[in-house]
Amino acid sequence: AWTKFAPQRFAKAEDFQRDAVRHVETSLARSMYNCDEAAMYAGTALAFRDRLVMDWNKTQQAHTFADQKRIYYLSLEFLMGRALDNAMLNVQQKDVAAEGLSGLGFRMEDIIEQEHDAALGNGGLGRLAACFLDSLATLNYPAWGYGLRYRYGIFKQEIVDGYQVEVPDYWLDFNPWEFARHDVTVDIQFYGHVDKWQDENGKTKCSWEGGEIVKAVAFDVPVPGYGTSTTNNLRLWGSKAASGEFDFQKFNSGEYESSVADQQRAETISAVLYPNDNLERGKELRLKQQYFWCAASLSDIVRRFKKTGRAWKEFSSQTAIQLNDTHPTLAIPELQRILIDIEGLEWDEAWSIVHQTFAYTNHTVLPEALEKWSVGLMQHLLPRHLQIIYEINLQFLQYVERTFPKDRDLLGRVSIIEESNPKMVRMAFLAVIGSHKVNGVAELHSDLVKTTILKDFVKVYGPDKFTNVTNGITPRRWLHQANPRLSALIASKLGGYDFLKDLTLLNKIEAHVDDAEFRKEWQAIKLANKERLARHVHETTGITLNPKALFDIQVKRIHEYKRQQLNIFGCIHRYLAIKAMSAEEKKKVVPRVTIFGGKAAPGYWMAKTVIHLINKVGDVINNDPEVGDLLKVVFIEDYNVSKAEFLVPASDISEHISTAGTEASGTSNMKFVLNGGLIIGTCDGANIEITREIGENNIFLFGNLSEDVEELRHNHVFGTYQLNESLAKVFDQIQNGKFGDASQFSALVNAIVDHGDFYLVSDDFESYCQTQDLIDESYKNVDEWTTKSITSVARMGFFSSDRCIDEYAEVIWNIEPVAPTKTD
Ligand code: 26V
Repeated sequence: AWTKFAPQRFAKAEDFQRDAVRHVETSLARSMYNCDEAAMYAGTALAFRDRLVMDWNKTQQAHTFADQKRIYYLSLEFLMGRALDNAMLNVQQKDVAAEGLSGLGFRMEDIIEQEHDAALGNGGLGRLAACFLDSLATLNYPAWGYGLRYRYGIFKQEIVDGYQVEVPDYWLDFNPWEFARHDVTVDIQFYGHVDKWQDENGKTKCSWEGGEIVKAVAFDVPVPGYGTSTTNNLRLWGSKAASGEFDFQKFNSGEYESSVADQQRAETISAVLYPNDNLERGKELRLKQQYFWCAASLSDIVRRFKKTGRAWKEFSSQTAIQLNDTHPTLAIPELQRILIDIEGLEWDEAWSIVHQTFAYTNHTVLPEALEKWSVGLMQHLLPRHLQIIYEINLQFLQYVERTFPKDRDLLGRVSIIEESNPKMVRMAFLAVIGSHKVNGVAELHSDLVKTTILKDFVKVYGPDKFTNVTNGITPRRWLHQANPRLSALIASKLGGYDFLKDLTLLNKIEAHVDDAEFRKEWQAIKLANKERLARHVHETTGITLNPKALFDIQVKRIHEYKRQQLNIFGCIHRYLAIKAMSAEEKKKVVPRVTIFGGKAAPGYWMAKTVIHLINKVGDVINNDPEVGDLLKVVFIEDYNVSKAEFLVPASDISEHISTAGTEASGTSNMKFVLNGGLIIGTCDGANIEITREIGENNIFLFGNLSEDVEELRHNHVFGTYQLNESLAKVFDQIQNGKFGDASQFSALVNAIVDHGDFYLVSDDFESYCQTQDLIDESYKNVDEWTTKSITSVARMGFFSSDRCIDEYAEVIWNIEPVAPTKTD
């Protein structure tokens, strides 16, 4: 009977207005006479939140009732971006809201802009987790995400005099999308010691005693699916001192300050996202974060399982846990600890449950990113877990020894414990041993995992434990939301928006590739998206861009392996070529705008130097009257999900130019092509599969292949290394001070000239520049270019994260969807 109070669908704009205004007046206690855009955003968000919450409650009830196998996605990062636009589109009521807002005197774009990005991630890995949540809900899978509720997300980037400056991202001031569950808490233990004793049956038992306790508090975020009532839960844990606001004992004995300090220390655990991406530093606080989050999540998962009254042997047929990289690997010894120390299971029975429950996704083969923790630190922080890890290792090594008795070296190579000084726990090895499946994120990457870092494990387990699931992206955010006009054009040809749920339907637009009206609108959309970007650049930097120029975009974290340096050296090369041209020659040049964006890890000096060089080169080129519109170089400050949403639809060409074999997949490559941009790229990550799908005539590939990288590197060090001639001229300009104080950039140049050019910038430079010339030629032929663009989009269906999630569900998780409940 009380369902009649449920918020209804907004049948008309007035319904939305009534709810939004009511929230401004009652939830915010503000008068509509004094309602600014921030307040109107809040009213709008709360009006939609009411709808989401009802679906969310029903979904959770339905999933409990269905009692099917659930998937838990453990990720230290969820790079969600903004929620309002996505929520409006997913419940298919954005048009009604836009009309309502307009009636109240507001523009939809301005209201959406008020929201702070939820930036709880570094880059690809965190954004992938967010796309997966969207697909899991859209496909009606009973799924939960588990993460940390950082008070500070990834830092905000400011560019001051060409240098990156980091500013804290305090994002929780007003966040209508989270629900604090002060009643859902878990006590998490750290430090202490292990007691060992014999029980009444003479069995040896262990228990973890002493140390300190920190409280984990649940904060829940609704995750709506597109065009379904399924609304899943993302549970983020915040840390609090266990004794509440004050430790009264300390307080009463006059230790007021130290009791507040204890509390602050506890809250530090979930205070900040580590801003490193692909560099492991072994900080104690990071290990504390990992255990805090794993232990809270597992306690929650186990509690939910126990409520069903099922036997332990059913755990792994009711529960799948996916480890997003090695960051949650401690969940493996933690579940083993719960089962043997607390629930009283035998080791073997417990281990078989653990091993059947977990699966591990690897996201990088770069050695410097592979997590290792010193045995000493583990012993100190998690003494019982270290014992369990040693026992897991012992049993594993005994198995290996039995199976390969003649291979003594193998034991040392596959041991979880690296016999270095200090000894280290190799988390990837623990993740492999404790999981039933291990996957890479693109075909080439999955092959490299099997032939390099986990080669010996393929020998031990056989190849079937290792598989590939090529990454994907959600077409809801990355086409429909980011590029509504393109989405509408496609829908007009396909007779509706079904393609947003089955992206393979896109192939039907290939039949319209010669339709003149369609092509005209296609081109007009790209131009309009470029004009929008040009306005942003003008407003934020004062630089005027010609929207008819070729827009070339490289946006991603700044890293040597991603080779933004190759791109900026290419810009200098292009600049020198223009400077050497006659007026006649200049007339034939295709005007180009090269746009960079991305953050450098705060301690990564080389990456910061690349940002500095880009900005200095931009200053010189953009102000050179001899160049004019022929070349502009722009660095977009503070690249994030919301900026990606207007950058991605505005590219003619985007750059995915990592040294072959280093970029596990890449996902922005998929986003750009889905929006009608072409790409220049190396034979790396998902670029290879994109080429297979769209055809090699529709992509600009260049550079050395992954299989040749090792030998080239070897030759740099031990053979004859010849710096590429054009690149040498670029370096001359830098060293002559053309872009300011040359000493500022010497590390960058020296890495290539003196230190072995590990990322093969010089080897690939020629091929890169030639391919850029090819792109210019191709762009001159508007017809040909448009055909490539349309054909590519038509063939991108494979890269939906829905396909990707269905593969995980079938091959790794063995889970089925739950029929959504009917809504109004
Ligand atoms: C590693 C570390 C190391 C310790 C410090 C903090 C930290 C934070 C994140 C990472 C993850 C590095 C791996 C990663 O982000 N891989 C990216 O995953 C994307 C999704 O699969 C993929 O598209 C990118 O190619 C890959 O670089």
